[in-house]
Amino acid sequence: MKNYTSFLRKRTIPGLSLSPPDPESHPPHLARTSESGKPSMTGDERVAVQASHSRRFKKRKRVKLKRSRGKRREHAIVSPLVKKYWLQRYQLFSKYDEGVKLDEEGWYSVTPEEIAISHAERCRGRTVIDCFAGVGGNAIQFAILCHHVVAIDIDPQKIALAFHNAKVYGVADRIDFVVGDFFQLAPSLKGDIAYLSPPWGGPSYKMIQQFNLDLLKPKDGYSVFQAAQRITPNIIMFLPRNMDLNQVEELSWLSSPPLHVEIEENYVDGNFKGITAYFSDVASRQA
Ligand code: MGP
Ligand code: SAH
Repeated sequence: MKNYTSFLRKRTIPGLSLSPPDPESHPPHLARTSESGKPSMTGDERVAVQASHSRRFKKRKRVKLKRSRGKRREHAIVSPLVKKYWLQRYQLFSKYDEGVKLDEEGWYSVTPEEIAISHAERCRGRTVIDCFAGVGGNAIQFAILCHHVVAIDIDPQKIALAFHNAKVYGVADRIDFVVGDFFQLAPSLKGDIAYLSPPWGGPSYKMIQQFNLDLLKPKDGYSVFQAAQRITPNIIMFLPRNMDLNQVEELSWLSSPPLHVEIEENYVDGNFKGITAYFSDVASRQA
């Protein structure tokens, strides 16, 4: 009852007070006096009402407890590797709370939404082949801004997650999802732009002082780039921030005449996340 008293003092509950209500000082609908001018609620009635409010208070307390237990559970199911990325979840997907799902590789590989939007802006209105689509971080933004998207991943679970996440963003019907090996599919693909964000070999990529194209997976960066050139010379490549930039420029020399290239650094909230190389039409001519 003591707890209840302090609860009542903090919150004004209309029609209820701990001392008998003063009919003069309360508006009629709150003081609820009887015809005799005395409060209509007897002491026993008041105790009963107080008890019922007290039950409600306990109920509220239980709900609060349940919610905080739920939060603790969410922390618990996140592996130590994923925790760092989970803390950045709204940078990865602004609609995370609407049901976005990721697997472990998806957590550490997905392109942060702000960067994915800037990539998609370069491709506005065109057809994009997302050659390593993962859980859909880029494909979703392409679907919002571009004419059409083909999202390819070798891992069926990734494509299932990308489809699910695209539904969360309401764009699943604007993407063709394909489970397959990009290197096998490349010769038969048609599109205006090839988007490449291949695996970098996991979060340990940053332990290497200078990352190089040979370290990309499942094949080296030159092979990835050459496969993409079977589709189009308009290529966007998302690469590690410790990448050897001379090597990236060398990629443009694989073509004759050399492709125009622009390299940009990508930051989220001031944190350096990666670099993007734009080739041919998608490169800015001023670069
Ligand atoms: P990070 O460097 O592992 O995280 O990845 P963070 O928080 O910047 O690290 P910190 O140690 O500086 O605090 C940064 C971003 O790189 C991720 O959000 C992904 O977009 C991208 N990224 C990381 N990996 C390991 C990969 C990968 O293997 N493939 C692709 N395509 N992108 C990756
Ligand atoms: N940009 C994506 C993340 C890509 S991570 C996003 O924002 O969600 C790289 C992806 O390449 C992984 O999902 C991996 O399954 C896929 N991959 C690896 N080898 C592949 C291949 N040969 N063909 C197509 N996809 C491949």
